[in-house]
Amino acid sequence: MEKLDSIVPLITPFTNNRVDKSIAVKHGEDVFKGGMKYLFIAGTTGLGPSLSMPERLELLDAFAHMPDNVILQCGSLNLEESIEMAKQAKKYKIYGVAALPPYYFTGMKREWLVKYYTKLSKEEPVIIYNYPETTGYNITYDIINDIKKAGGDIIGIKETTFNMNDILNTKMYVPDIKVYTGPDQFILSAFRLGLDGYVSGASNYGYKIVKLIEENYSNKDGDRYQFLLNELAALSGKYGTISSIYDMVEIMTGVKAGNPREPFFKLSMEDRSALEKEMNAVFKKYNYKL
Ligand code: FW2
Repeated sequence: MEKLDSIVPLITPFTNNRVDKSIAVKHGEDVFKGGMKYLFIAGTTGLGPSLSMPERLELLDAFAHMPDNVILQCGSLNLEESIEMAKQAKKYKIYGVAALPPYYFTGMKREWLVKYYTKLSKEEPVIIYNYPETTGYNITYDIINDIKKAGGDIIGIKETTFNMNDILNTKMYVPDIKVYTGPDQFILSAFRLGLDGYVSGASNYGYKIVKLIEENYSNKDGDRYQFLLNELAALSGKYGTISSIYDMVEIMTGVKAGNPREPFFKLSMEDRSALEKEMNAVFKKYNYKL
């Protein structure tokens, strides 16, 4: 069976508006035992851009017992802080850091993006987190090659884009780089197109389905399980991006998930039970038993 890197961008659980390390670790260990390889801290699903540096470091410390399986997203609008986080990541000997490019501000020069990644990766090998829709910058294969030429230590890229041509170009034109898909809908494609792995927010609640996609990627059941996951991801979007994932984790895994941080508001009781009802209808449609 083909093994790709399975990376779970963990939700960040809050209790009374503080990061709840104990819930975070229990959830992280549960998905790890469920067969996922890497735990990705402070990604989009983990509300990374809303976490302060001390909060991200608190999470890093909470997972200090399993360093080989941890990736810390340390990209920010303050390169000095990002570098400090990468230094800490190195101390903990984790697998590597990931980094969003600078975001929000328009007009960042291409050479500044190159410098940002080059400087950061002097501390720790970097997985570029490419999410053009939200950051405003598309880190294409030619930019990655420029970063590498400038001495950057880039070990991978996480492509949160539906532009498969860009993803395949990176695979084709950048030597020795791991290319990971980001959208929940592209797990099966990662297998079928010979990519290196996938990062899927849906794996927080759907890691068992992800394993079924892995086991069946070369036959029709692979499509069926991917479609099941797509329908669940669509429900997550309908009930409230990211916030709904906390409820879906509890519904599907039975493990406590804590709360999101506002302005990602917790689902009301009514919404949660309507979501659960719709999830059950999807399970039934695909003949999937929890
Ligand atoms: C993250 C991910 C998953 C994303 C996707 C964006 O950091 O949460 O690609 O869920 O909404 O990598």
